[in-house]
Amino acid sequence: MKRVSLTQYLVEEQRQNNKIPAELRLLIEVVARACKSISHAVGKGALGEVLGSAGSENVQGEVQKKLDVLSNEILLEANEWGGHLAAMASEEMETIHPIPHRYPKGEYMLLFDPLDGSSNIDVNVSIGTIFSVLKAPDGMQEPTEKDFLQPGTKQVAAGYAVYGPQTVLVLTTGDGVNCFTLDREMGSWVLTQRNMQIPADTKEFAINASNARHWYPPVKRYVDELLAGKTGARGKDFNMRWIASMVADVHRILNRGGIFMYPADAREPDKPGKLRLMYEANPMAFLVEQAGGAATNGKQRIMDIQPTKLHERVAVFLGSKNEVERVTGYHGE
Ligand code: AHM
Ligand code: MG
Repeated sequence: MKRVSLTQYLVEEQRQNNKIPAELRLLIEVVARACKSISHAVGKGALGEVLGSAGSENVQGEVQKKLDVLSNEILLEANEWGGHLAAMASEEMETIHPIPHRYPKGEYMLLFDPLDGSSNIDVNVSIGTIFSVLKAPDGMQEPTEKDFLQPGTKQVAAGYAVYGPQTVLVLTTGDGVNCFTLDREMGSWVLTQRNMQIPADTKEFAINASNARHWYPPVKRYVDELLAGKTGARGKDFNMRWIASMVADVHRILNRGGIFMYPADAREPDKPGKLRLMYEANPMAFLVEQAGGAATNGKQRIMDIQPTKLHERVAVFLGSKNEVERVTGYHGE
């Protein structure tokens, strides 16, 4: 079998479809290289003394794990000097990180959740990195947080890495979704799935059911119908899966369909969900839509939302199109 590397794939995309400018190609390769380093650190686990808490909190008041902090540093360092970026932003940093003046400044802006699924780090369950790429607004001088506040439709690339039994990188530049597997011996990313597609129908759903008592009526109605199975309104049985790492749940859905939900609920009526719009929901929505699925906040398409702040939260319903449309429809009734 002829192996196609990430580099070859990107070069060919640039040549054939003219989809990827050289600078964006470089950016993606650098992110992929950083993910390789993170994968290496994750793989060492206790032997690398990378497990456990870092003894600090991020801007969202969440306890940072050592690997959260380390992964953030790896991504910052890898992406600073290449000349392709103007600024970066991360779940683990309060505000944006402009490229230091000692390096040339590029036209892209990178956002990331350096290590998604933090609660799974110490128990050896799949975790990952999520990233989103935007273009700097025309005429931007010194980047500010405001320059990042673009809707998801403006993303030029998005992807995630999963550090699991295999390390994979799933990528879109707006021309379908492709999956690359890390060849650990060779240290290279090899194209292993082309044009991933999410079936429109599914019998699998993902939600943290321990929050059921707090759900709003549309979510409760929808999940109750799924749980009712064959004899209920839906007339078929559904299976439930919840990994508690969005990367891993989305990866399952890209491979065999399903719906993933993290709704807003009555615990904190002012909080529009748990997940973050700009570096979790938007990149996943871009990937899912590129694979033929759908992604909404229950009311509107996630990628149409105009962000008002960097760490904005959002309710998420994504995956198999017919299911996402159904639960979104319940919100409108
Ligand atoms: P994190 O970025 O701090 O890891 O939080 C996001 C994670 C998602 O990966 C996952 O879907 C969700 O939080 C799990 O939440 P819960 O702990 O409520 O199951
Ligand atoms: Mg996360």
